[in-house]
This record gives sequence, C-alpha cells and structure tokens, in this order.
Amino acid sequence: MAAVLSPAATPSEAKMTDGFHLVLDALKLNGITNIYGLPGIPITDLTRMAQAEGMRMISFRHEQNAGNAAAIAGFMTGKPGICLTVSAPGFLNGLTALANATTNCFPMILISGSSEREIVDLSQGDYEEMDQLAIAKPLCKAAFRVLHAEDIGVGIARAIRSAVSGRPGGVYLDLPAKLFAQTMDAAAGAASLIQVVDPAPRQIPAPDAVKRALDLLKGAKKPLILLGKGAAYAQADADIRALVEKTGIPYLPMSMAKGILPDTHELSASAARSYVLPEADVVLLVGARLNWLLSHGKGKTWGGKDHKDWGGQKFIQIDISPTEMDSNVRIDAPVVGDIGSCVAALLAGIGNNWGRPPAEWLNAVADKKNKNVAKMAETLAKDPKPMNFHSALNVVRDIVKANPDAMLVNEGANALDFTRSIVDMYKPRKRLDVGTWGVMGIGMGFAVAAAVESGQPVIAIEGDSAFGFSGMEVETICRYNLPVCIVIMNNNGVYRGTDKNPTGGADVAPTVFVKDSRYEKLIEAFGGTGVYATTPAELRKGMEEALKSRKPTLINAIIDETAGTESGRITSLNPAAVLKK
Ligand code: ADP
Ligand code: TPW
Ligand code: MG
Repeated sequence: MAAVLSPAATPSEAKMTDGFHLVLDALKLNGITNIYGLPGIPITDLTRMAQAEGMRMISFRHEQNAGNAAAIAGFMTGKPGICLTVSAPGFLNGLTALANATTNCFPMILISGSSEREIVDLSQGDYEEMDQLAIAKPLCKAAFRVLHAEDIGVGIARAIRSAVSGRPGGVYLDLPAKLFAQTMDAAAGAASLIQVVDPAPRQIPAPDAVKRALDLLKGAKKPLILLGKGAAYAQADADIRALVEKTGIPYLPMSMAKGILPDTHELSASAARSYVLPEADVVLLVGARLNWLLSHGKGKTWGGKDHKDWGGQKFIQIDISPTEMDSNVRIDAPVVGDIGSCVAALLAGIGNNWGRPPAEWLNAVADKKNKNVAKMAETLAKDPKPMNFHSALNVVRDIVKANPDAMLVNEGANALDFTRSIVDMYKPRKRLDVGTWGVMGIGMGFAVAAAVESGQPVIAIEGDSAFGFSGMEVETICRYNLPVCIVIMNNNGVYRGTDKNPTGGADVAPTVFVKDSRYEKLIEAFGGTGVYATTPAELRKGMEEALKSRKPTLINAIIDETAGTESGRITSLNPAAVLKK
C-alpha cells in the first residue's frame, strides 16, 4: 500500500515528459552543458529548468552578446555553442551573431522560441510575430523547426550535425511556444532522443591530391605555409607543428591562428609578412581563405602590378570545403578534407628526409624579420607622454608572455591591429578577435565564453568604440564573477579623438566621444575593480593584480588621442581613399 501512496507511483504523472525537458535532455545527451541566452516568453522556464538540470545557464543583457559567446565557445571546443533567445526581437538580436558565426565557420546553434504558427502564418498579429525560420535561412548553414515533441531528438541531432560537420557554421532551430508544453510518454520521449555518433566525420584526402601537393611543395624555391583559423579550429596542433618543422618552411599565421605554434618560433614569418607574400613561389594554405584579408590572393600584396594582377604564386589549399578552391585565384593543388587528416597525410608523404628550403630563401626571410623585430623593439622601448598604443601594448605583451594560458580577446581598429602585431601568442586558440567581417561588438560575449569554457583568465583588449557595442555585459562578468580583465585603449573615439566638425557647429565630429570618459566607473557600479591608467606602470600594476586576484577588472588606459590612424591598417578600403587614387 505504501508504494501506491508515494508520488512517484502516480502513473499519469510519473511517466510523462514535456517539450522543455526533451530539449534539455537532447542537448545533455550530446555533451552540451553550457547555454548562453536571455530569458523571456516563451523560454523563461527553459532557462530555469536548464539550471535546475545542472546545466550552466549564462544569462546576458543583450542576445547579440549571448550569440557571440555561443559562437566562440563553438570555435574553442569544436562542439556547437548554444544561444537561446525569445521570439522576434530577441531572435533578431541573436541573428547577427549567427550570421557572423557562419561567416567565420564557427559551429553554433541559435535556438529561439517563436510565436504560434497558425497565427504567424496568417499574419494575424501575434505577440512578437515573425516568420523566424524564413528570415534565418539565408544567414546560416541550415535552419530547422520542430513542431512535435517526438521530433525534438531529430531536430537537435540535425542541428548538431549541420553545425559541426563539413565546414562548420551557424544553425537556426525554431521552437514554437506550443512545443514546450507538449507532453508525451517519458520512456517514448527518452527513446526518441538521438546521441549523435561521429558528428564531424573525418574527411580523408585523396592520395593523388596529396601527391600533387607534395610534388609542388618539393619543387618550391620559396615556399610559405599560411595558417588560418580553420587550422586552429581543427585542433591538429602537434601535426601542424610537425609539418612546419619537418619541412623547415616559414609560416605565417592569420590573426586567430597565432599561437598554433608560438609566435616566437624561428620559422614564424609574421614580422616579414610584406616580404614573404609577394616573394613566395608556392603557398600552402591550411584552413585559410583567400578572401579580403589576404587581398584575394592577388594584387600588390602578392607582387602583382596592380590590384587585379596575379603575383604568379602557385597555391596548395587544404580545406574541408571543396568549393572554396579557385574562389579567388587558381588553386594548383587542392587538398580537400579535414585538416587533421590532410596534414597527417602530408606528413606521411614527407617522412624524415625532406630536406630544407633553399638557404637563400630562409636567410632572406630571417634577415627581413630580424630587422623588423629590432625596429619594433626600439619603438616599444619608448615611453611617450601621453601613453600611445605601443607603450601600452608593450605591457600587454609582457603580461601575455608571463601568462601564456590566458585567453586574449581583441577588437577595435588600431586597438586590434597593434595588438595583433605586438602581442605574441604562445598557445593555440587563445586569440579571439573580430574575425572575417572585422565586426565590432564581439568583445564581452567572447570574454564571457572564453572564461566559462576555458576556466582561464581572460584579457580583453578593446578599442573605446569597440567596447561600447557590448559594454553592458560588464554586469554579466561581475554577476558570474569571471576572471576577465578588460583593457580599454581609450583614445577618445573611433580611430582617433581629434576629428573636428568642419562647420564649427556645436556637435562634435562623428568619430569623437566624450573626452576623458571614465569607463572604469562602469565596472565599479557592479562591484568589479576599476583602474584609471595613464602610464605603462599603472597599466602593468592593474593587469598584474587582475590576473592574480581573478577579479573582474576594467582598466581605462588613456592613449594619446592623436595616435591612431583612420580604419587602422585598412584605410585603403574606405571609398574616399579610392576616390583620391
Ligand atoms: P582566416 O580568416 O584565419 O584566414 P578563414 O575563416 O578565412 O581563416 O578560413 C577558415 C577555413 O578553414 C574555411 O575555409 C573552412 O572551410 C576551413 N575549415 C574549418 N575547419 C576545418 C577543418 N576541420 N578541416 C578543414 N578545413 C576546415
Ligand atoms: C558592427 C566599423 C570598424 S573599427 C570601429 C568601427 C566603428 C571602431 C574603431 O574605434 P575603436 O578603436 O574601437 O575605438 P581605435 O583603437 O582605432 O580607436 N559596426 C560594426 N562593425 C564595424 N566594423 C564597424 C561598425 C568600425
Ligand atoms: Mg578608439
């Protein structure tokens, strides 16, 4: 009789589950433990239940930042990062991050609650009405909607596979409000869930493609390896390092590939970039696209006569996406497959007696590099008043060297370009930045996820404009007590703080902010540590204390407002610069 009285024995309740729980169970079954999101109708209870079920539910102040957090979690872990939002406006706020994730090949799933299908499809004006699936489709790799609780398992499985297999990217999963409250038999529900087997299958390159690539590489007089963020994502660090070291070929890391090998490696050609690109005869691209960041593989950067002229290099390209080949210039030896398998296949063909590239080439690269490094050391040693980007970043450079496991988040224009070239990285997947679009606003979302996913301290080097796009998340950083040290390179504006209103009117110029803004007070409002730093010594002290204490810290580093240049290093992309030519 006692058994009959216990609540667990009430047959109708004990054996049922619902849409809420099926979604969470499906995620957990696939090893997903963190959700980045923002609550509201219809997903408030989903966020509560996620926490109750032992998942880490990180609540943001704006969905774009939650989406950016999910995207970079995907890059760091190779598992899809999850962003959870409410319908229409919340969904749209998350969509920018989803599109950015897709552009950058980061695996991410945006899960948004949506309004009632029957009402939305008749355009009858539901609460937050929007045909979200249709809107998401062109901006992501795949988009799905689940209408029935028994399809949740399939829906999540398809979303996971779409995000991480082949070229990774963003996936949208539409979950209408009604779905969450649907109930079904618990055993049948559990049986309907899918634990995805081998979500990102290896893709082995064809042997003849590998041979073609090796033949080309072998005959090169001035070979160069270019590592992109796909190479970082692939987590094939040891083999990539072996490829560089066994061939003795100089390599150039793209921004987020810095640290796959330590930037201090003798074969790093970073400091000789403008020499090696036009000079190289055979270039091996590993997880890097020949997009605008590489001047489309042609033009003056590559030794061409004008911006359309091909420099004459031959290209080997390792990429998981077959259609990436020839997208900008001819790829002489495409090697299609996953980077781990492709690099392993190349290594097998290379063996232990590959020889070295001609000494002439290696010496020329080393010469150029040493000269540039010496020049940079001179600049970094200066101590101008006020502080400039170089003297401030010299401090950051030391701090990162002393804390190689710390994550580095970076956005801005000058604040980005100078940090990229001055601050050496020592370990893979530590540098997280504006990526393929050069998008502002990734800063605090990336910083939160970097801390949550890695457990390591995070240093965020932010332009004062860049920071503004996600600055309210300092509350989130304080709320979760994350070990994030934000350094704002405060030069009073976008690129510089010196522009004038040409009419002499009362409004300041469009690129100028309030002078001497006290950003450090923002974090103090939420219990974090604020530091006002006008000298490298003050900056150093602030950063050292932040790293030691792991307390949320915001350092307002006052930079000479004349120090920056328009658009940082990409001034030439401004239409007015083209007009002047
Ligand atoms: P970067 O901006 O650093 O040059 P891109 O984002 O342009 O890098 O290029 C990344 C490339 O890496 C994409 O073309 C993508 O298809 C590829 N990629 C991502 N993951 C893998 C992988 N595991 N194996 C092979 N290629 C990959
Ligand atoms: C979403 C255009 C590129 S860089 C930048 C803007 C507004 C800010 C530069 O100023 P900051 O850095 O951050 O103070 P610094 O050191 O040069 O002074 N909107 C989006 N993305 C981009 N890229 C822009 C606008 C932009
Ligand atoms: Mg600025």
